[in-house]
Amino acid sequence: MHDRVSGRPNGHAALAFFDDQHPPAGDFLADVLDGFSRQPKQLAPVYFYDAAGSAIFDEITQLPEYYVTRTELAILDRIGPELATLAGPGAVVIEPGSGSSVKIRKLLDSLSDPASYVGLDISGSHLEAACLEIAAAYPELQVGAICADFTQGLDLSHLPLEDGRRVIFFPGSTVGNFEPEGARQLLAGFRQAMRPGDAVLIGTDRVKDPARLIAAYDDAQGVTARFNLNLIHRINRELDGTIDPDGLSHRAVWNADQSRIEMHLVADQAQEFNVAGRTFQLREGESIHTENSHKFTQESFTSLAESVGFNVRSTWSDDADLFSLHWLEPTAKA
Ligand code: AVJ
Repeated sequence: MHDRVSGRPNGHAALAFFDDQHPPAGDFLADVLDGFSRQPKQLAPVYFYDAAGSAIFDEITQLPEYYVTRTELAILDRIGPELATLAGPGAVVIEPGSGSSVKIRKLLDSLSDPASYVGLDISGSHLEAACLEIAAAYPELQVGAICADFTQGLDLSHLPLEDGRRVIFFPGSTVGNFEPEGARQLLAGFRQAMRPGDAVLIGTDRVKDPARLIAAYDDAQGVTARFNLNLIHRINRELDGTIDPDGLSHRAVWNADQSRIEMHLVADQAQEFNVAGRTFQLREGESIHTENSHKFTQESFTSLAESVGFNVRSTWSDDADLFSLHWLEPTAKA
């Protein structure tokens, strides 16, 4: 750990600490070659979020069909006083996948005198920028950063944090991007890092009318299609790819058995393409599976949380039951 900002001039925001746990950099090329070698072909959704993809995702959050972000924000607004009571004064807020700045500000504004904010992200530059913004906006807050892969567990043991209740904030239904076993491992990693009295505030999108779900992932303006295809443009640009994006169509399908929306790119006609000198073929109608977005019921999420040692203390939803936020506490050990 080092204090990378102690030399900043007075009046500029500074981080209290920057703990670099040296996460192995995700290997875009190896993952793409591996994904295209599988049957069915697949790509990992983490690679959606280059600068262009992140900007398109921001557009998605504004779409009339994409109820997710605005519904979660409205719930956060409504439950602020309850969150303040549950967290108590002097809370330490920890955000894996730091960057949802609107949501984290709502949470920090709701709490009474939060002591610290700790961002956690695999990308050090993104993380530092996000945390410095929080530090600038909240001069009273101790702001730190941990550069780590939070899917591999959280190491919070040696951080110079205040002794308040630690609240891990994981909004957006990001947990839905993981397959059930991955989601369990992720939550188990959070659980392991927690002490009695600590809590998780997590958002989950709910099972609902498939037509509504499909519309949210296949919007009329084609923004989600552009988001999906941006991954192909990124491969072509960064990995010397020759995929014809005009020959691929965006599809969003509801997989009822797995309780998830799947995004695919389907080949309109056969094409052969290269990535970094390797050749692949797509048959007409063949799909590249690019994302899973799992949807939960109260029962399915409760059983997931309980299976890794959490008690669901509270759940809040909007009136139409589109989305939920849950307050999880470690189950007292017998
Ligand atoms: C950021 C994973 C929560 O699954 O709703 C939005 C990503 N993909 N539209 C989601 C996404 C297509 C989003 N998450």
